[in-house]
Amino acid sequence: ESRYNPVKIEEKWQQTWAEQGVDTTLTDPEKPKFYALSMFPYPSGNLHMGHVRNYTITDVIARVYRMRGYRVLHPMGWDAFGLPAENAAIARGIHPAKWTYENIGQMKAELRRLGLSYDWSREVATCSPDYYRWTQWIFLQFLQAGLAYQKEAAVNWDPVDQTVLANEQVDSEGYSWRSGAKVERKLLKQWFLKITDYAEELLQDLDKLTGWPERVKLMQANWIGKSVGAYLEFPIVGLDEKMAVFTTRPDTVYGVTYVVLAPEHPLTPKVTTPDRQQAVTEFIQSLEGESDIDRTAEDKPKRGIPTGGQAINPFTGEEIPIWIADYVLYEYGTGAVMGVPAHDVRDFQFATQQQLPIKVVISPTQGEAPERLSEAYTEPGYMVNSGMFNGAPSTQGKQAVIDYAQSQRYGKARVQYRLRDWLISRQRYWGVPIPVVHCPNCGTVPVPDEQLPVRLPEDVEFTGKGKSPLAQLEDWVNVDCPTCGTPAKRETDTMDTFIDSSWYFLRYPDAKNDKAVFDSAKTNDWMPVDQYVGGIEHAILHLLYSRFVTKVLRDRGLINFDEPFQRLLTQGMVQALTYKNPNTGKYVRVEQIEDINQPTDPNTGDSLVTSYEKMSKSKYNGIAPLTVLGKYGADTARMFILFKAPPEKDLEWDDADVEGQFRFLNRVWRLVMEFAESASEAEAANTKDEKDLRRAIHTAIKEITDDLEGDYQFNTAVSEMMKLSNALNDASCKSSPVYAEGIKTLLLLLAPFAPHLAEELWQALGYQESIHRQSWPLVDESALVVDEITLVIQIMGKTRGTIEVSATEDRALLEQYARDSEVAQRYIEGKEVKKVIVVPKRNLVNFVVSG
Ligand code: ANZ
Ligand code: ZN
Repeated sequence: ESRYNPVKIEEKWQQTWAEQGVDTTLTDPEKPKFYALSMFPYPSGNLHMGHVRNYTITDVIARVYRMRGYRVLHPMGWDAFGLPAENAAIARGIHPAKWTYENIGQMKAELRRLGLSYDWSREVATCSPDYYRWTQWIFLQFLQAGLAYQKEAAVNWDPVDQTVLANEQVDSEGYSWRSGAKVERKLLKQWFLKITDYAEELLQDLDKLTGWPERVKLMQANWIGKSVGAYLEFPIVGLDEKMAVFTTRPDTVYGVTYVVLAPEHPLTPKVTTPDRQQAVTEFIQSLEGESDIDRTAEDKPKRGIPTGGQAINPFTGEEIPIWIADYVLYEYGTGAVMGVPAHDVRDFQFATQQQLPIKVVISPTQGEAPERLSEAYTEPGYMVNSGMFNGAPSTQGKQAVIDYAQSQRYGKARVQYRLRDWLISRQRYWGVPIPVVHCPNCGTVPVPDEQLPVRLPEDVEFTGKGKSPLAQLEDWVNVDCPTCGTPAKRETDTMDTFIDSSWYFLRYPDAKNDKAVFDSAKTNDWMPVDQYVGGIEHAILHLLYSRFVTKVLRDRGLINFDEPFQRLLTQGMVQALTYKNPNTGKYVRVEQIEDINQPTDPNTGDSLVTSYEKMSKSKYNGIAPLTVLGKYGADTARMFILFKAPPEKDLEWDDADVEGQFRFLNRVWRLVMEFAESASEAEAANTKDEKDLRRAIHTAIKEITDDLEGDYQFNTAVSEMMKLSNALNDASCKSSPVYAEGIKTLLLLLAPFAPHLAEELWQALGYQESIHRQSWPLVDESALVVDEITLVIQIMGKTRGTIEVSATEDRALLEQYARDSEVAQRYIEGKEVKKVIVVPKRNLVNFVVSG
């Protein structure tokens, strides 16, 4: 009998499957479709356990659906543009393309070793011209639709290297990663996509995503941030201009005691009086570097100063001071607010601090209002001190105030979204060139479709200094205008890599098309993705951008669906033990610890604190997938990952549990091999043993099928397989056809989880065709019926014996069986039965006797 040698059989099957095209997408139109997709990786160099978990989950789903008779699309590719490649070029002189393709090669080899059933013929890499050509084409679709435009926006400017930095190249203190210089803000003309045009639909359609975690939908809704309220104009004293505010509480407009402009607001210099000029300028300078989050946090002190200017509350005619303050953001609403200290938390704090008047205009009860407040009253109530609106409930008052403002032409209803347009310009090399030319005669001219792709030039210097590498290439930058032929200049910005990943799932159905972005019929056929699996870190941007691009391409008539991802599974983190010195805050490598039961810091002697944390290099708790694959093989790694925790929960790495799964696979190996080698004749019989085993087999099918439906409870599915394996092991009818059925079923159920082992044993049973082309086993309901039970007979609470009887929950019948039994006869003879306790749930009858 051969030993289970995972590394050997896994390699063999990976090769055979590739040669035989076992994982090629079936396109039989008769079959229902299923599109299973993992978020494609950034080719950083090596796979980490987070990848392994993500791809294993999707792979099991893909395999189960295949066995259930679906045609399954399960592709893989590379999100291959981005900053790390360029950083490597700057730091180590490796060309980004070389660095990227080497990493892809490395990671692909590792993926193959996991036994993932990808259709590699559909592989995409976003950095390859036959992919980014279509990214450029999609950009031009946006341009044609009026959904791409240029506008000035701030970038991070390194004054020493004279270069633009990505946010990732600026540390949390605001210094450059390379030169160490304090990073400045500089305005540049940049490209934006108008995602705000789709804000309402992106919000409404969240309701259609019934297969998404509520948490993710909530995060998206908050990001879109819809507020319903009013736009109101306050005339400025002495200027022929008005100051517009956005408010969600027009019902509080009689309580306005001051108004505030964002410091950056263009009105600020205009309303500032000469005597306040210097103070205002100094104040604005002092705000540099403060983040929006700090500026608007409710628990931070607010800073602000008066401009000397005055505005008029159009409702009361009162003159009120115009301030500037850090808690008003220029980017939101109109960049200005009306200050209502009595009813807004931040305004209350600010007014108290600056000794501005506080005027109560909403009362909790009908009638009089409290004179003084100890904190803002933000709840609904009744309008007071509000002229003609007095007495109105605030919720209705809102509409009444808006209607009145509209009739007087100084206000109207307004819906405001927090979502901003998508800034896609990057002043970097390793990205998709934005396919436009700037012509002195024609302005901004799109590169004609037939001239795509605008290729990235390869011969480039990476210094990290000065203009971006593309902007430094005179030959590349200077071109003739595609429209009029005049010497013109190429756009040198490249696109945010989130664009590359916002449409890749549309390409897989027709990945090699070199005539079109995709054949609409094919993409409409496969889309939407039935199951998308990936990390929660993509809950907002990637998913929102993908939804946006999908809706735009739908409106361009290219596709016929509204949402790209039907169901979403966000897998939990992979964690492992860390050892941390609580005094120094430093992590210690496990190899340096002498006594693992009482871990101490070898340098200081301090006791170490242990906890499970996300695997990471800096915490010394990472486990390299290759190490595990080399020792146990992919099947054990997969089984462990699936067994250890439900997919959306965090998973704690545990060597003993890995070992446990390895032992389980070894047991399966022996069980099947022994069976394969025992040439005994099958004898059909109809014993109780066979019935029990058959019930165990079909219970396993039923439970595992249920576990995989809906919630993907792989962990309990694995437990069921273990139960079935035990039942087979314990069975005394090993030469019965039922036993053969059990062995076969166990392998079929195991196939999606441990694909190599299942295939090897399948073929050992003599089957020719791959197990991965077999059908998922079906439950025989009749096998589940329990027709006999073991009835326990107790006398005075003590078990005296058992009998086999027909299954029933009928108390009288059970009592009768028990009374008639030999055991009972023996013990109750000559005694008086005082009471009989029948417990059908426990198959038990207890006789209480006396004498
Ligand atoms: C007056 C008022 C009275 C307000 C009151 C609230 C309560 P959301 O829900 O986030 O949309 N606001 C408006 N523009 C702002 C800006 N650019 N920077 C900082 N704050 C701004 O919040 C809208 C509310 O936030 C607006 O309603 C405004 O304050 C403030 F009892 O107006 B409110
Ligand atoms: Zn021109």
